[in-house]
Amino acid sequence: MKKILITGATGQIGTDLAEELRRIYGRDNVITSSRRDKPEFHEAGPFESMDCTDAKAFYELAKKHEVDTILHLAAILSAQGEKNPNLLWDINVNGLYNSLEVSKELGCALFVPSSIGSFGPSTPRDHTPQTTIQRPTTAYGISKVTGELLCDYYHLKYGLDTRGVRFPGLISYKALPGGGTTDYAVHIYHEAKKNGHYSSYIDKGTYMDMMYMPDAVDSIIQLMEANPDKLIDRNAFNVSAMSFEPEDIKKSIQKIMPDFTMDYDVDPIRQAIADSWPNSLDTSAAREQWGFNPKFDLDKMTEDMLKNI
Ligand code: AKB
Repeated sequence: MKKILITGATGQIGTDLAEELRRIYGRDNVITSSRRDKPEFHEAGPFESMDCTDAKAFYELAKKHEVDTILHLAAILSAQGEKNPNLLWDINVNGLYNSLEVSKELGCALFVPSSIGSFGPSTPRDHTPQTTIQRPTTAYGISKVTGELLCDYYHLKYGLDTRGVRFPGLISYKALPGGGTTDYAVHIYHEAKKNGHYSSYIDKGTYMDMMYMPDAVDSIIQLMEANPDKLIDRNAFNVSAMSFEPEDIKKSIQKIMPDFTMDYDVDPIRQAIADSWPNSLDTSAAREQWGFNPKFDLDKMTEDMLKNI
């Protein structure tokens, strides 16, 4: 990667990713873009307001900055997607299609994140294999499987350098996630600091894969810099650093804040989505093919989150 364009750069992943990429590759070699425009987005480095569903604007932006890599993060998350499947399809599939076409035209490498949401109730729940049944029951999951297949197709048919991971729930403190099912694992830390209490919309005993943002950022950079000859499962690699349920994260917070309390106010829509996702992923393909090796476990992440919020 030499000159990088990030779409959806003002979201939860993009905020941390842009900062780290600028540190490594240089401020002006990382172009951030988003549908939203705020003066503060321009302060950290080059920023362009761009809607990824506008194919012409997408192409012109990538061409103008002569980028060699596109990190396509613009997407609607699972819970929000159930409320507005039409918007989700437009952004997650038509926007992704534009990223593939722009990359093909300009010869760019392309990273597109998939998700644990690409799995469904018929997927093996524990130690979910890299290659397995993917019959998701959410609009988000369907868009993610479509994305994985389209990225594979462009690689096979046109030799495009497409790469991706299936992200679990991502936890970070710099920017809040918007509209996901795993967001509870971020909100809990903010509420712990603010009120010493959290009411969880995900029920006791619901295990999901999770990862701390520094490990997620490292995984994107490591995968994009990996030797292509070693990549068998390009789109997309299972990645995860931990699997926990709400009681585990509560106990982890109580090690530092013994007075922290939690109760449950389960949201049936987000609970149904969580129930359709795996409990824990097998990440051996990512470890073997490009050295995925996350550093943060639950307690180490809790310590860092509570320190930085
Ligand atoms: C969501 O909950 O929708 C996302 C995801 C796991 O893809 N965080």
